[in-house]
Amino acid sequence: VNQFPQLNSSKKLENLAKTPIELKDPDCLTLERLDQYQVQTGPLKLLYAFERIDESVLLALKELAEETKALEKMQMMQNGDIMNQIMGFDSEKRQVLHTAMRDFFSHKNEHLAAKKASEAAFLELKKLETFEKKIENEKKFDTFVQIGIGGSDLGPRAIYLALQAYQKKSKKVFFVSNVDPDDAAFVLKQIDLQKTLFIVVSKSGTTLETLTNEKFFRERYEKIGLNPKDHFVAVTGEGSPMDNPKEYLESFYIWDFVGGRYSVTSMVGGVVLACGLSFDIYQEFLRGASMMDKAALEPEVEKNMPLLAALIGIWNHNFLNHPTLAVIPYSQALSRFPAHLQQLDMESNGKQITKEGKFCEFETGPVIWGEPGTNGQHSFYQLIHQGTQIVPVCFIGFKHSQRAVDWEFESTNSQQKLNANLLAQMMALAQGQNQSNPNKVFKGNRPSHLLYAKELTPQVLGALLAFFEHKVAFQGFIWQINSFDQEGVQLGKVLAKEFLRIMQDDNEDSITDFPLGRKLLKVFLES
Ligand code: G6Q
Repeated sequence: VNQFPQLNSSKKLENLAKTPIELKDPDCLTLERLDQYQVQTGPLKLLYAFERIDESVLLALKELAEETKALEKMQMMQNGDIMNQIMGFDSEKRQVLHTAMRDFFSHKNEHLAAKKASEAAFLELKKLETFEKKIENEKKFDTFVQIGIGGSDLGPRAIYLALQAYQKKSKKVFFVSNVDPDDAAFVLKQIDLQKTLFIVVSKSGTTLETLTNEKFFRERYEKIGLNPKDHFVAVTGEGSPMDNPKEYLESFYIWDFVGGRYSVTSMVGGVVLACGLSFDIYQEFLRGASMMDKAALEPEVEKNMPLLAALIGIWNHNFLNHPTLAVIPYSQALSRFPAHLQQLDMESNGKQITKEGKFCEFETGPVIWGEPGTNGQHSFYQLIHQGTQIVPVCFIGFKHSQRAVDWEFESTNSQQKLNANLLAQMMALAQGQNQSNPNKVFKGNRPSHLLYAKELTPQVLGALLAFFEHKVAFQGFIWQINSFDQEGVQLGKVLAKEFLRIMQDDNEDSITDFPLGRKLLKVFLES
């Protein structure tokens, strides 16, 4: 199998990348271009006119998608084929079925594996609906604390914050993830244990940080003479060490074919979103995600939003050689969304071998980073506009704000100010500015695209989440890497265990054991 650089389409793209279009050329950003370089999926639109792309680049990118069978692989993934594996080597060998976790609406996937997964997920969803109704009626809890880390934290937290504006009743929701004891201690200070429900989320049921934090809170209940069981629910893999219904008020299940960073639409996100917001909001969010799953199978590349975005990302990264991508939502509700995308993208595509187990002779996933606008403008935008490194930007914006509160100052309201800034940044990056004073020169030609919708509703957010999930998967398919495992997090875990072992045993006789670690620890502790 040819590696990515040896593909015919890659060679074409490499050639085209020698003379990409000049966005700052006065004839480039025409009104027609703005109309033409757009795609819509349900309520979500993507404007890519501000990318350094023209018809010949688009054509070669389409060839790239065909040559790498990107669409077929997306279909195989959604059907339940084994997509998480490295050929000929020991690897997870799993299906990748996060799309089945929300395939409850229209055009359901009829393939046996997908159907089975979706039926099992639906049972969990119904269990959640009953549970949510029950606790709503009982009115016992007004505070929910999710304990989990990585995929069992970032996505659910980002989505909760993004939809908090839709919360009807006054509820408090917290997340504890870090093993830093200050994280749990700070949350403890803000809650009333009597009225709190803990949602412990760990697919493996073995994650040290999560078990450590669970123990801390369980002990608080014992100290005040309450039964922790009445205040803890579990979300875990069937048969995991945490699958112990006797210890929990309720247990919800997930499966190994749903990767942590792809698990927001399973019970990993479901329990906290349904309890903390409402079941209906959670269901609307799933509906939006499912709609994007179907759209990711659209055969025409220009109408397939996640595939198109994946290809544009590859153009920027592998051919125009831009090493990072900034994701900048002009929406305070999306304040933690870049952190979720960071994990989704970098844990999926930060890989060094192909699916054949060969070391990659090309760049795989970019560094993803970002913060909400306009805040970012007062911080790192200097580098984005005038730095020597070009940073492609993914902007996200909405016509309306979520909350019905806005006010005029200097004849415009705040939402108008927010959006004026967003559009101004896109234009400034693309067009630049000539000046005789070199310090005031903006070279321009800096690419960006815009994802936008009328308002950040639960459905729009579901579509947005799935859009990024599929963009990342498509990129992995095109690079021919495995986007669904995470071997790169193992080595550090093993060494941390070694450090914990020597922390428990400070026996001078065993000084020859793990000498570099012992010395490093000593240097650190003597600080
Ligand atoms: C995500 C990763 C990782 C995982 C956490 C938590 O794709 O697998 O971030 O989600 O390590 O794992 P548990 O849910 O098993 O505790």
